Amino acid sequence: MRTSEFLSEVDRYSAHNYKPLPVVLEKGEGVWVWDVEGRKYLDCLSAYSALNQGHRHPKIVAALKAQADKITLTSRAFHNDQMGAFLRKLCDLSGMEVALPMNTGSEAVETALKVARKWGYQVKGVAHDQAEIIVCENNFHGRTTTIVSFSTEHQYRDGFGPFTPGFKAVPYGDLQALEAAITPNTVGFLFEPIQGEAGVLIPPPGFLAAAQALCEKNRVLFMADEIQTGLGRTGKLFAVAHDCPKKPDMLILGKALGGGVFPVSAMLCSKQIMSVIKPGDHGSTFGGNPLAAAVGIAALEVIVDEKLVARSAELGVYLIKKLRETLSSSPHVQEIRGRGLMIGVEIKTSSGKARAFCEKLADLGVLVKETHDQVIRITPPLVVEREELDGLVAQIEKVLF
Ligand code: IF1
Repeated sequence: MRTSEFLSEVDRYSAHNYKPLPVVLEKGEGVWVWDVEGRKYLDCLSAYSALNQGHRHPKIVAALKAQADKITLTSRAFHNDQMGAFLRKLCDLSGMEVALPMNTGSEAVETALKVARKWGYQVKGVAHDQAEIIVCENNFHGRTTTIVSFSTEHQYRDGFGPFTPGFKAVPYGDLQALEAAITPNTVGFLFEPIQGEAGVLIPPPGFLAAAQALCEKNRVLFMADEIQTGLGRTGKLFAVAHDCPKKPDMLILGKALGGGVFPVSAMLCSKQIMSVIKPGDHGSTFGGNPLAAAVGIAALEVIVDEKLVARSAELGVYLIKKLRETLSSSPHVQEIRGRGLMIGVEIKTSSGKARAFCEKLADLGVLVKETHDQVIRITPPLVVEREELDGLVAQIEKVLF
């Protein structure tokens, strides 16, 4: 089948909940993907940072295959021999005490919300059903009914009410607004250390550390959604570490935790906080399954063994500098910002929307995705080589002049 036939098949049988670039991929390896026409592309989206380790990393695929030959699913009605080792590794690496494994990012966020509320009632002493959680404007934490309840993006909510109450949004990076929003009923502050969907927005210097201190003072849980920013993407293992000297109270992970082959997510916190959850309170059929756990172990090992965090930091500095130099006189570029290999190139509104530039880049063999109309998001796998980034800059230069 040719591209057009794949597109019409999907058009006919799929819900139209996306508007993807018209590229049909059939193979991936490392930072490269190939479409059904045999064209090769540099993947600079990395499935929104779920592919930090690259496509089909041999160690991760080997772990998947080996585990698939033993046992894949037990449910949590029984133990399996992989989950403990996975969670131990995750806790050791992150410095958190305990973890609750789920599958998708949204489920890990939901887990955090439920645990924060229950902690609020049982430990903080908030009156029944009065718990409040503060979030940031322009947040993206997933698409469940509760999570879209506190989205500030019209389209994500429109038509999906009634919504879950108990959330308040404050402008991202506004400490005074956060302080003013805290009440005795506030149990948590949920945030992205860098806002991805909002356009790679880095908080003002000092904001997160001050927010953490404010939360501590008011007994409000500091809940970091590192689903996109975590596991090396921004040049630190977790992006909160750029700003905060202390660990967050809750760390929410997904995407790259599954090494690009399997949905694996988790919510991590202290034993004390997690102790509000009792058998039967929360769970998932697939969460903590042995296949996911085996993949998760390999995904974490690759990040450590291949020093992907340091790579991301070094290559990020290199790429941002090179983009700024190359594009300094581009008539279309408003700003280039980023941390590690999480980079946004903001297009001037007078130059039209970022989507058109992404389409041109796809024609030149580079896959990127626009976010919020004006920003081209550049997030290659962390295994990318310097020469490949040079090639990327050369192609970007062609479309931005
Ligand atoms: C889609 C965006 C990225 C996330 C953060 C939780 C989740 C996500 C910080 C939920 C998911 C994905 C979802 C994907 C597009 C993508 C995305 F543009 F929509 F915002 F990455 F920037 N927290 N982000 O970024 O995780 O349940 O999806 O596993 O198409 O919705 P999930």
